[in-house]
Amino acid sequence: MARMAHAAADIPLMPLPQSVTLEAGALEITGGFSISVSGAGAADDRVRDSVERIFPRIQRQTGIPLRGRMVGDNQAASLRLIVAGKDHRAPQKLGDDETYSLRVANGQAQLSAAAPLGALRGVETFLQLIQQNETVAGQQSRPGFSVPGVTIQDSPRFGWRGLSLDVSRHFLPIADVERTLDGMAAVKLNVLHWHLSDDQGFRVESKKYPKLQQVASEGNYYTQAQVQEVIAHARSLGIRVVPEFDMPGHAAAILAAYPSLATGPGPQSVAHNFGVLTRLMDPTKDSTYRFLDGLIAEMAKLFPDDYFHIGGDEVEATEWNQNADIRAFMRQHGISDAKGLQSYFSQQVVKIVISHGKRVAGWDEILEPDLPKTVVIQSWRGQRSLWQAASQGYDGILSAGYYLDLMQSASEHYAIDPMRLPPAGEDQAAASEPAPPPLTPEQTKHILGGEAAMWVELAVPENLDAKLWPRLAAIAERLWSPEAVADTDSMYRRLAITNRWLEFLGLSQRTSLVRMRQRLAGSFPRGPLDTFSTILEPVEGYERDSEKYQTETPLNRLIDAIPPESDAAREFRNKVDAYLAESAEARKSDVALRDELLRQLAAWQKSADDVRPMMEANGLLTQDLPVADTVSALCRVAQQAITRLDAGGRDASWKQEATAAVEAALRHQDSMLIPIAPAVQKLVSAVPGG
Ligand code: TNX
Repeated sequence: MARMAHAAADIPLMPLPQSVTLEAGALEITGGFSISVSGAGAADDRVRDSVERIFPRIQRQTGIPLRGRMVGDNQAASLRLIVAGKDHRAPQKLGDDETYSLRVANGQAQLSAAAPLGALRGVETFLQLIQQNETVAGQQSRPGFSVPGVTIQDSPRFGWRGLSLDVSRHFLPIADVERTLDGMAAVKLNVLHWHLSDDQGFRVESKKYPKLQQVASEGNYYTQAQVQEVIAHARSLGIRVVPEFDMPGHAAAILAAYPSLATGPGPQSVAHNFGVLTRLMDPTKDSTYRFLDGLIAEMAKLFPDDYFHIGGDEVEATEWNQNADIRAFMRQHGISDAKGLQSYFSQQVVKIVISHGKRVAGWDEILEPDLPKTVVIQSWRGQRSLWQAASQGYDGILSAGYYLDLMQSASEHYAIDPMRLPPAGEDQAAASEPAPPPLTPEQTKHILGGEAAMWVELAVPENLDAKLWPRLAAIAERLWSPEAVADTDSMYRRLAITNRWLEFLGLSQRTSLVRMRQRLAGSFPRGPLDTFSTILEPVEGYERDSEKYQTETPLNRLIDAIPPESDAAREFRNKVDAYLAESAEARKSDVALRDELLRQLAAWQKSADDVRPMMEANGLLTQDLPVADTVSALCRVAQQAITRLDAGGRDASWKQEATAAVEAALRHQDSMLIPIAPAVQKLVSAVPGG
């Protein structure tokens, strides 16, 4: 990092490489762009696929038709790719070398890697560096696109950088999964943790237990051929696929298909509601383990990765505690409580998974003293469970703090670091416990990385991209880049560029929401709704209560058609802070900032007024009329506050009224927040009262 010049820190890359130095001599992109590939790794299937994708991707990014020229290993190639070595046979393994270096100088690029994965990562960096030439400081640039001169050395901080993707709550067809993989590879993530079964559906074809697709999937599942297609696609992008089959809870779909595995009386159906259900597998019967052995044997063959995830989260033990046979079993085996019984269950399942040649991963609830040390713990209830696991000698990955379904800002996720425990107050699972001792260097090695998680109770294929992107890129940077890369402003500047870049890859985080708002607007012009939605956000955490929804509830309202984080509100907050930080005198002379704030507020107010007819006419929007009224009133008082700050003097009755408008705007309506409200509150408080 020390080597990173100031300008280089703002290079349009995410994740930021380990070191970047700017050089003279950009590489212009022209129709004659050519590539040469050499080295023992050149024949690797992934390297070949990656190189083949370069031409169409540049063409999409630039609009320049390319002739697709591959040239022999000669110095004339625009991009010279050297892959020194091959690696082992498939599948990709945790820890495979991803190091690369890239040098662009004198109109040529050289990308060097010791092994295939490094080449793949370097190609993404190269493609991300292609930007339109812009006029700098009055110096007219040539129209077109180029890669700036740079020297980059890069390798990841963590070997396990994943996304845990739920495809049970709402089924995500193959195309959505493959598009997500493309985006993951673009930001150098390397694990898809595929959450394939839950209460609402089992999503893989089983030849051995066909009721899993006939009953438990309700028709929405991947054939084994499709699973293989996804695994092949992931491999060609340098991504491992770790399957998860959640048990003994979150398994209502399996139990609907095979009721004899259940603790409670059957038959019951696949869940259509959300939340923690009470249906559990019966951990006391041999037949349960025979079934699981058959299922795991089949799935362990289908999924080639070394790791196999057995879930283990959220076991709500009512059924176990109330069942006389289970209580008797516990007495016989000296098991004192439900936790002990889950631990017994985990141990049996771990044995089965290991017997089929896999390593086990599980959610942090499975961490119990008798667990074999080869199990990987995925920490979701708080970062301390990762600490605990590492200090006891278990490998661990962090997901707490990286939940994309909770609608937090990119900066909140970005601030979470697998190697740094958050202060006690912020780690809910450990609020009252004393801080644990620091990890030894040896224990630190057990922290393998992390995974963002996307649970899809409230997401559907249509808006999946908008829930994942661009925030997932910020988490990807946290897991790839050096720990010291932590400047939030730089992150947001680069995130905006990355967000646009990702859409040229085929992601639709922006366009899909535009289309959804067009549907809401119906025959009305969409413009006012677009402007209006730039200053709305969904509520965070679990406040938009998924238990009020069913799997079939349409997710087609305004809250479903806005991004998780408002860029406009963040920029407005920063401007208001800058404005208020000025002295009264400076404020009066800085008319540019004041006028900008006023213009912005007037435009938002107008949009809130203009959406009213559309909202009155369109039933899907009618319930949001009060939101429009609140925004309109809020923008009005914000403009008045600025005018009053400018004019000086006090106005007690106005202030009272304005405070009431702000307070209304701070409350959420229809599960949406108006994220400019706190900044307006600051403006209003700054006006002298009575
Ligand atoms: C908890 S995270 C769950 C999921 C839910 C998620 C919603 C975990 C291991 N279990 O079943 O979908 O919260 O955020």
